[in-house]
Amino acid sequence: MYDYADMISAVEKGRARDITALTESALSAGETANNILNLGLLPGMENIGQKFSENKVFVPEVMLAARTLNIALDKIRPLLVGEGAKPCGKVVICTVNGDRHDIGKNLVKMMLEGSGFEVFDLGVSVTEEKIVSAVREHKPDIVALSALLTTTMKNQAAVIDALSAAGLRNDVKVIVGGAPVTEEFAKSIGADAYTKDATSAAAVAKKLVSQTM
Ligand code: B1M
Repeated sequence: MYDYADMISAVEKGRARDITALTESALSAGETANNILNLGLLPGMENIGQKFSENKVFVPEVMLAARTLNIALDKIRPLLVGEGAKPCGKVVICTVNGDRHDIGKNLVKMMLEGSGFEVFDLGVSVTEEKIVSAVREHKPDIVALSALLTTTMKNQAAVIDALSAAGLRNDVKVIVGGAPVTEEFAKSIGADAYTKDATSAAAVAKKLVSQTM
C-alpha cells in the first residue's frame, strides 16, 4: 500500500514546489492517476477545507493548497482522461458569476475531455452574457455550470433564464453541479441534469448527447 502521507501534507500545507516530485514518485511506484487524486490530492484539500471552516487557516493558505493541487492535476491529466475517444459532442463549461472556485470545474472538464467531448472552458466568475455569447459562438450540445457557494447557486438559474431570453434554451442541455447544489435545486431551476461528481457528470453528458442524436 503506497503511503500518501507526504502528498496529503504537501497539498494541505500548500508546498507547491514539492508536489511535482511527489506526484512523479507515486507514478513511478505504479500508482494510478485515480489513486493519486482520491488518496493523495483530495484528502489534502479536505483537510485544509476542514481547518478553513473551523477558522484555523484563512484564504491565503487555502489558495496555496488549491494551487498545489492544480499543479498535480496538470501532471496527472493525460492519465486521468486517457486517450480520449473521437469528439462526441461540445460542452461550454464554467464556474458561475461571483464564484472563483475552479478545482471541481477543472475535474469535470478533464472527465468530459476523457469521454471524448470538445470542451470550451470559460473559466471562473463568468457572467450570463458571456455564457450566452459562447453558446452562440461554439454551438455546444451542453452547458455545464459549477457553483461552490450558496450565494452563487442562484446564478446557475440566471444562466438558464438568460439562455431562454436569448432563444437558445432549446438548443442546449444544461447540467449543474458543485458542493451546495442538489438534485432538487437543479429541478427547481429547470436544469436538464444534476450530477454530484466529475465522473458522473461525464456519464450524464454522454447520455444527454445520445438522447439528442
Ligand atoms: Co472557498 N469556500 N471560499 N475557497 N472553499 C468553500 C466552498 C466553503 C464550503 C468553505 C467553508 O466555509 N467550509 C465555503 C462556502 C460556504 C457556502 O457557501 N456555504 C467557502 C467560502 C465561504 C469562500 C469565500 C467566500 C471565503 C472568503 O473570502 N471569506 C471565498 C469566495 C471566493 C469566490 O469564489 N468569490 C472563497 C475562496 C476560496 C479560495 C480562493 C481560497 C479557494 C478556491 C481556489 C480555487 O478553486 N482555485 C477555496 C477553496 C479551495 C475552498 C474549499 C476548501 C475546497 C473546494 C474544492 O476545491 N474542493 C471549500 C471547502 C470544501 O469544499 N470542503 C471552500 C475540491 C473539489 C474537487 O470539490 O469543487 O466540490 P468540488 O467539486 C466536486 C463536486 O462538487 C462536483 O465534482 C467535484 C468532484 O468530482 N462538481 C460538479 C463541481 N462542479 C461541478 C459541476 C458539474 C458536476 C459536478 O456539472 C456541471
